[in-house]
Amino acid sequence: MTLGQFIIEKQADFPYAKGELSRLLRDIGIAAKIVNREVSKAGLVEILGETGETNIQGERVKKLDVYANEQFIAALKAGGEVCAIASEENEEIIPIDTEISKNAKYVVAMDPLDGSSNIDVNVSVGTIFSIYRRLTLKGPGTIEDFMQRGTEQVASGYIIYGSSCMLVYTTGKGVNGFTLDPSIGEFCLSHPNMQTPQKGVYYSVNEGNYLHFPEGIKKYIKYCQEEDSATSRPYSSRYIGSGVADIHRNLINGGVYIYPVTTKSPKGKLRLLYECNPLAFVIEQAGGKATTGDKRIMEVQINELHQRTPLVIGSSEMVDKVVEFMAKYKEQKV
Ligand code: AHM
Ligand code: MG
Repeated sequence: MTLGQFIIEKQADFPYAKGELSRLLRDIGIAAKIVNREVSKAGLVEILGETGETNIQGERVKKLDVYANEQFIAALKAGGEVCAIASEENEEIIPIDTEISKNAKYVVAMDPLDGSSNIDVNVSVGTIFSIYRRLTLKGPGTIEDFMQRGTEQVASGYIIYGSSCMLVYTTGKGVNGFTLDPSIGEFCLSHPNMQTPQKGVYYSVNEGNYLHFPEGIKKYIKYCQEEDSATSRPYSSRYIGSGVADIHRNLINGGVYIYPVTTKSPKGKLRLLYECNPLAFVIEQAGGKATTGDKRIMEVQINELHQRTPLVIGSSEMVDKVVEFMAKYKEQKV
């Protein structure tokens, strides 16, 4: 079953739906295919040059993150279902004021190409997206439309540009994964009703920052490294540096991904609106958990577009354990 067929079939789950969300998801699928095409031929056409360089055809080449941003914005604008877009690449929101978007009900927040340190080196990168119903009543969307908690998301998901390209999304009724079949150019349902294991053996954290971590995280990392056959420890460390790829692997195999606060980034590094909330929605829908360390991610109050937050996400028993360590060593300063 292709993504297009699946979306149409699922529309029946929402009896009053007029198909706008379905079309919006379709538009995201189209942009994903275009970006994937560019990612997979990146080394060939030297598109990975710095922004502003000129390629052999004499065209100005763009870095892939800029390219991805433009493609997603173009696809969403052309589709006419969104009245504003927020992107990691843009300081301000992008209000949309076209004739076809006049009655648009949705806004989209996205990180068009996540995993920036892996863009130039042929390692998996991803796109993360989050869809909300607008709060304002008409005209182009405003910042207010994005100041909603993660619990208000209508749909969210990610695309992973890896050894194959996958699109994984949820509309709040489970999680489904689609793999791009390049021979027919379609995303095909390859991972129906994805469920993450309650526990796993992978922990994913940038241990280079160890000295700057809160005491609870330091103690948890030591716990992961201890020998204990009953809990299959020591766990294995796996950290790609592309959040989408790390979280996708842990979703399938079981594991926990942690990006805590550090003394250098006292609010954490990752962004609530277009990284943590959409990933949290997917992982919760797959049976996992996502917290800041002491609060559910999707309930965090949002006040700024590019707000940062610490993130602990993955298999529920592993997340619970991290939270337990955080609480136990809360009093101790970083
Ligand atoms: P980015 O949006 O600039 O790519 O940053 C987000 C990424 C995550 O995908 C990844 O897990 C993390 O930042 C890696 O950060 P670090 O290099 O500090 O470990
Ligand atoms: Mg990012």
